[in-house]
Amino acid sequence: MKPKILLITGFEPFGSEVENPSWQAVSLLPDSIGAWTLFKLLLPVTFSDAAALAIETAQRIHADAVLCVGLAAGRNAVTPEAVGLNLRDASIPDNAGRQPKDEPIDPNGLAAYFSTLPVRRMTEAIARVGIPAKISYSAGTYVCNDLLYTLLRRFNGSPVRAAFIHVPLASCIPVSDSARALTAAIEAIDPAE
Ligand code: PCA
Repeated sequence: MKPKILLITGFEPFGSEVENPSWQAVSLLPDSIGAWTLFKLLLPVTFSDAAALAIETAQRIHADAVLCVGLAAGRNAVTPEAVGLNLRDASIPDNAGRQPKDEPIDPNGLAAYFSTLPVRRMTEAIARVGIPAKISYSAGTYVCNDLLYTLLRRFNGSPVRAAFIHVPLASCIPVSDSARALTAAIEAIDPAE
């Protein structure tokens, strides 16, 4: 079978963090996993811009799937996100200084879109390699959710599938384990689906 292309993204540091384990974990991944050829992309923590860069890149490289990774500082498990919500409500400014409150991402968009990669199977695969994992039903209302919602809206009805995984702080789950979790999640995505 022809190799399938997976765009995998991580974020730069934001807020009070000096590192972002999402990009550190993505950086540790090999260039291919199973049938997937990986294309890694570092995203800025800015509303709209992160999503625009991910979409542009996915189109340019003809990605078959897009898996975005971000940090969820308060969580103690790796959490594949089931849904993107049409809402921006930032408790801290993004890296461009913008802090939207109670705004829709897209005034003409649906309230929410479900992730189109198999989050249940991905979560089970992560747990099977011994790393705490749980499906999450809210990616928050900050830049990660902005990215997930915008991707799902853009690729709705197209063959390009997308999902998002939040990883905890490195002090909770070491970056090497987050990378193992991502590997297990990617292996669980059937390229033929
Ligand atoms: N986490 C933030 C944005 C960037 C990141 O890594 C979030 O959960 O929205």
